[in-house]
Amino acid sequence: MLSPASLNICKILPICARTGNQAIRKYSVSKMSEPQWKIEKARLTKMNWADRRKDYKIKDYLTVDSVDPWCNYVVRNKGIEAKKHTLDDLTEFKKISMESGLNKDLGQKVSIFKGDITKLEVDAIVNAANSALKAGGGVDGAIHRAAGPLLQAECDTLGGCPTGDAKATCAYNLPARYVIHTVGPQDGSPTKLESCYEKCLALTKENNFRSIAFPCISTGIYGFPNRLAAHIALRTARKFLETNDHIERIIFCTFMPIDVDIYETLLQMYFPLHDWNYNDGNTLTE
Ligand code: AR6
Repeated sequence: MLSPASLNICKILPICARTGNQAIRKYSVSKMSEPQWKIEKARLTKMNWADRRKDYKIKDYLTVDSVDPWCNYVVRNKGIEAKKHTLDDLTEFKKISMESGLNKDLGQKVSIFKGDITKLEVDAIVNAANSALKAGGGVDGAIHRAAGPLLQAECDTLGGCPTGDAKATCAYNLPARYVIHTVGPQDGSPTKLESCYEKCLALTKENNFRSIAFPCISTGIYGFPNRLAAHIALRTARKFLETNDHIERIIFCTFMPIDVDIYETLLQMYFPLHDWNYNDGNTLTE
């Protein structure tokens, strides 16, 4: 038995269809259907890369294969090996013990990319978000602008994100498939920053993402020291790659010249390409 209200809707809908009463029709349809972000996410999730490419809003996207792995980057960019680490770098570096037998393999799994993270066609790009998951400035603003309004609509359903944690959403208009939102520390805490990288990498395992790109989390508006942040990013990535082989590429997206310089120096320590890069006590510049 239909209620009086349902009977009214049943009478109104055909009339609206005939008379073209758009306002009432829209209201009735949206009330009955899923939110727009959910419909779009379901559509995009089913698509392969070739089909997704037809819908991209930008032409200058970059595939993972077009970003040099670290081992090729060093060869192509002369002068990198002249960049030497400092005593402070060595102290920080000693916090990790590395499986040197994996060096050759892992040098092919990491990259530096200089530029805008929104251009990367990877399984996931990481967003340096705030705990309310509301579009802000910096890389967060760039990601929201490029992804379109459905990204905010999905973020609004997540109930925020604590500092040091990470949550994944669809990437909508971006060439990446997913955005992992992580909230970096504002108080300079190395443990919380490490947790951001760990949580993002754990999500790649959970979702079987094979490629991920990180911005330099917390080093912009949140003011974390760039060099220490890079040590934490590289140490966490190295540890993760040593024990997880589903990842084909971790891209460190360096937007500021200072970060390019730091990553080019420190990648030689964490992802050494020669025996003499190892932490054997003889590597320090005079
Ligand atoms: N691609 C890659 N990296 C970028 C881009 C880009 N398009 N734009 C900026 N960066 P920040 P945070 C670099 O400030 O310190 C927001 O308002 C930037 O040069 O974006 O974690 C959020 O809503 C720097 O190296 O993030 C939060 O409130 C790095 O991205 C707050 O800022 C991170 O800088 C988060 O601050």
